[in-house]
Amino acid sequence: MTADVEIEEHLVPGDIAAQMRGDVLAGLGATPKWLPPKWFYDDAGSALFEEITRLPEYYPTRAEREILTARAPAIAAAGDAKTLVELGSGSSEKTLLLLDALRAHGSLARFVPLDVSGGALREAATRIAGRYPGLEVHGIVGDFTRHLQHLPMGPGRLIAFLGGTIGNLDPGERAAFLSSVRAVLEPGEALLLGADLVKDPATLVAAYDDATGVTAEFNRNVLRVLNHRLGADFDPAAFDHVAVWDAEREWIEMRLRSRYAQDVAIPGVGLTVSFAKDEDLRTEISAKFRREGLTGELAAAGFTVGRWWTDAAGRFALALALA
Ligand code: AVJ
Repeated sequence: MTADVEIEEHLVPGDIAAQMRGDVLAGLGATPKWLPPKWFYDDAGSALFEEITRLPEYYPTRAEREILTARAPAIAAAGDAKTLVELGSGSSEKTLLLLDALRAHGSLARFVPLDVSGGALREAATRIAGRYPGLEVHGIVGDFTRHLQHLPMGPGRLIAFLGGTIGNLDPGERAAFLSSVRAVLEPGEALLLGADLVKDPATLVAAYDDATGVTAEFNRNVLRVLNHRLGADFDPAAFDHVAVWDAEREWIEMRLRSRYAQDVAIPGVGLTVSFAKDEDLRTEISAKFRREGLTGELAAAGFTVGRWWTDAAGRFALALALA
């Protein structure tokens, strides 16, 4: 029996290259300098992120898995989904907990993973189709901020956006993203959202500045990506990894701090970028949430928060938001 797998492409290589050039021109031409976190994730960056999820300091992955393990049956019952959509599915290990529960609940017919990485998506789609005979797997290579309109229509979709990736968006981007998710859903369909919660700054900073330096290498990897893709001559060792808690905006900011004054050529965009000694390049924000705040943002986007679950230690939350 051949597995029932279909992959739909909405990102072609030229499209990704153009996006990257646009981001580099906008971000490295700005003051202060910034780059969007999505460029961390080439093969090496994805492997480093997997390593981060196993670090003792990086609690979010374990906390979310704890919630999913305890609550997957309740999620399946509440959502009654026939289609599970997963945005930014990546290696989708936690997805199996949801798929198992939805199968046991008896409703599941289709799985729709969406990810920017075509290779990872194909691999996950094939593996999952093999594991769940009869399940229709419809993968979409795309960007969750741009390609939601390509999601197949119902029946009965549950959109999962896990891992706390919502925190990579600033408040304006979050409002736009949540509205765009709400816009593609029909009444009765739902969003399952994983969000990291505000907690003491020492715990938060340690999660983004681990003792063994894996996160520092993950952070510097974005420079290697620019070297490979745009012919840039960044020396990753010339930048220090910095993680700071912004108490006012309640987000962790990762930065790369230039150890000395230096010029970096980026031929792919025809630019030479100057860094002053100790100048920062912001590479990621990872916002942390409170129940009232996130519930308000979901309500503003047209959702009703049906359920709110946390791990026993109250570090991480899963919200089930109903359209
Ligand atoms: C994958 C976006 C959820 O923000 O915690 C981990 C990425 N960055 N360590 C996060 C990340 C540094 C992660 N997300």
